[in-house]
Amino acid sequence: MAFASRGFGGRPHRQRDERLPPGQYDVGSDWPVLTAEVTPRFSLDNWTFTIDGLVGMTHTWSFQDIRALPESRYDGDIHCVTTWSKLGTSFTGVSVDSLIAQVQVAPEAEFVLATSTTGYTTNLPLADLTGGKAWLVWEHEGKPLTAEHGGPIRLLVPHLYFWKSAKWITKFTLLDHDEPGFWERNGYHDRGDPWKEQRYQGD
Ligand SMILES: Nc1nc2c(c(=O)[nH]1)N[C@H]1C(S)=C(S)[C@@H](COP(=O)(O)O)O[C@H]1N2
Ligand SMILES: [Mo]
Repeated sequence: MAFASRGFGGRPHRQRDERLPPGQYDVGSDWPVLTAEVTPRFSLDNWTFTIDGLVGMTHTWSFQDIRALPESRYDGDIHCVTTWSKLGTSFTGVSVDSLIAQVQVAPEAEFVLATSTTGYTTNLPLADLTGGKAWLVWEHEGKPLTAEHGGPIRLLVPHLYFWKSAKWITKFTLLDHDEPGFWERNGYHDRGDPWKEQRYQGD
């Protein structure tokens, strides 16, 4: 009886966790590492973050400048396109809104190309980085972010597939057009909404 679902010592039928988008499974307390390049090692003392492109003036922050902004925390889930999701995790950092508030965004700026210190890039609509949906983070579950997970600092855009969360983030370039990043040029979707299963171009 393959369908026996309750009683008689059978495994109780477990409902799929409603936090899991379609096609995803829960990795539990694991956290897989997915890195295309060699893991860089750098200190926040000589790291900077820049917003350039369609802004009134290019703005560069030191980590000290960023620490002076209100701290912001994300409690929730992350979803990798390779089908793992990590549920109920937490990150601490600063909201991207606090950074955007310090630059003069040109009205035609609609897209962002995010760049890592390694040269990794990923593209996002500006609207996916604002409105309390994206962070630069340096802590995971209360501990400094490790180098393999993008430490000392990474982008976190948890409502999109995790390849959008560029590790070792160093720059946003504001653009009036969508410019595919590393994985997007290699067949991955331009937006990557896990609830719509936007995994590959054409999904
Ligand atoms: N710089 C950089 N950022 C990156 C990647 C990468 O290879 N390089 N991989 C992306 C992908 S595909 C995923 S799923 C997540 C993986 O983050 P993790 O290794 O901390 O799980 O980082 C994203 N950010
Ligand atoms: Mo990924």
